[in-house]
Amino acid sequence: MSKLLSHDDYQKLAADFRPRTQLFIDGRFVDAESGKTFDDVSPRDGKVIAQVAEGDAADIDAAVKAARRAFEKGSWANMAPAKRKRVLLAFAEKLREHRNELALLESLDMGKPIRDAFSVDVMSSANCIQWHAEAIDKVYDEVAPSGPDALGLITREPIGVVGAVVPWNFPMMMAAWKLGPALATGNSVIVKPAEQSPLSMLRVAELAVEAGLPEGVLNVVPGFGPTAGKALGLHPDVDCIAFTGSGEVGKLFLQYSGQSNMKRVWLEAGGKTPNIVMADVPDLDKAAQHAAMGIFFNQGEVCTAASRLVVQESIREEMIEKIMTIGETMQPGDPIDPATKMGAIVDEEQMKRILGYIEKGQKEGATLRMGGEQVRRNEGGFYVAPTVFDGVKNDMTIAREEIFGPVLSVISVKDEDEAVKVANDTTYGLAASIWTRDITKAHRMARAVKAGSVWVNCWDGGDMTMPFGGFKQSGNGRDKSLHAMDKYTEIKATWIDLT
Ligand code: TXE
Repeated sequence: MSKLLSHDDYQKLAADFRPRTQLFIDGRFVDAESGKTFDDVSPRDGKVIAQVAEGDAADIDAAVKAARRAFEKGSWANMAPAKRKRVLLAFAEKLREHRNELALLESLDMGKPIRDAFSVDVMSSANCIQWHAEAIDKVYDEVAPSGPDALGLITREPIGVVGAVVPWNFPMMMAAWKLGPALATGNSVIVKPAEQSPLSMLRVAELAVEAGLPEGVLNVVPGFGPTAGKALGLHPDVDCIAFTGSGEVGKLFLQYSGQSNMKRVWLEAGGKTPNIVMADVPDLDKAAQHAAMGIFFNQGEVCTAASRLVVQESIREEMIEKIMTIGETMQPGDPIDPATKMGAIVDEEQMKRILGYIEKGQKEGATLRMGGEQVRRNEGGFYVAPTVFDGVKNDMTIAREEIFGPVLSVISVKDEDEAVKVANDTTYGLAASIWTRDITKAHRMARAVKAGSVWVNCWDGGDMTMPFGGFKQSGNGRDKSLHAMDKYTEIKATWIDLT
């Protein structure tokens, strides 16, 4: 397996960077029908790194037709599960073989540290494809307990054509979370990557076909949300949308569905994760380490970012100091330097949004303890310092809205009841962490917190075996685990009269 390279090596590779830039439809790279392209800017230095074909409604239509043709042909949908498994295992292996290339694409395109792209994004994407591949020839359908006069078969069928609309924070991984279960269950897929980060998916699709995925089963159409994304959402021949992104756009997809063919809409729409640290935390250093990673990992551009530290007053100051000490070691650096722990913010707009929230936090009376500004200005890219706000009240904007940046809000609470109340006082419900050495309290709080994932004495625990998704306005449906397959299958009830 390839190793993490040196900064010099990555710089050389970046200088010789020639990514795939056309749409990938029906197993081939093609220009957009309009002939249009858009600038793909690297947040590392603000420079254009590629001109990418700009798909719109016409290209989405071509991709949907290719996906439908492939589905109806049945060369994938009707392939024996054990054979589908072999193709997907080869696909996962291809991702691992191209680990450095894919990691570099991800890092240059959206600014994340290369070491994370290398060890998290590429590997988790491959593992996700592999996990679902390995499951698919082991899941059985059901026979109903219907008595001697009938045979009731409950079978799962692929839903058909799936539109995957993915964000820029984990471009490959968010797509893989959808591709694993959708492809394993026999569907055809059109991926609409975020306009900020289209490059890795184009290469991933090419590798999938090299691994044996039939043409038309996986298509990738880069383009903008209000054109390409909307066209996918409104398309009458798309059976299901799997979306990860903002709540605002998630709601649009529900509307598109209502205005078109009532396609299934699965949404993962972010969060405002409370990281609750009680005074009886078993290990304060570990809690601080997780709290810091929880907000500074991936520049805070994480749907489960531990953005609200809900901490019992007696340990608040000690926690903050420890988090700030770790934050100092995570100052932003060149994303393609393997020593960098925090990279660039995806684009100028997102950086300005984050800086706007920081300004608002100060105006609304929170105390800025660390960071709060743009850094590395001379590099031309978009970098924000690790930022910590103390004295945050849960009704302040920085505690209510998803900032999607390295900005921590510290909210002091007096006891368990107040901690749970603050944790649940949000429109989101994606995840929550609880730190306590008292097992009864941990269970009690885990039950009381309204979130799809609850982590006890850790942040972001779990693996492919655990479902992931939100309560409330964080969305619906679940990625990962066997539950993810529910999104991409229809249940058929066949009743056979035996009399
Ligand atoms: O997301 P958008 P943006 C949150 C986070 C961030 C904010 C804005 O708080 O600060 O959203 O980010 C496509 N019709 N998350 O603006 O717009 C778009 O092209 C159809 C949380 O980048 O939701 C992209 O492919 N599609 C999140 C995808 O939707 C449209 C991850 C997501 O973009 C569209 C990302 C439209 N009208 C952002 N407009 C998470 N859950 O982790 C956009 N899109």
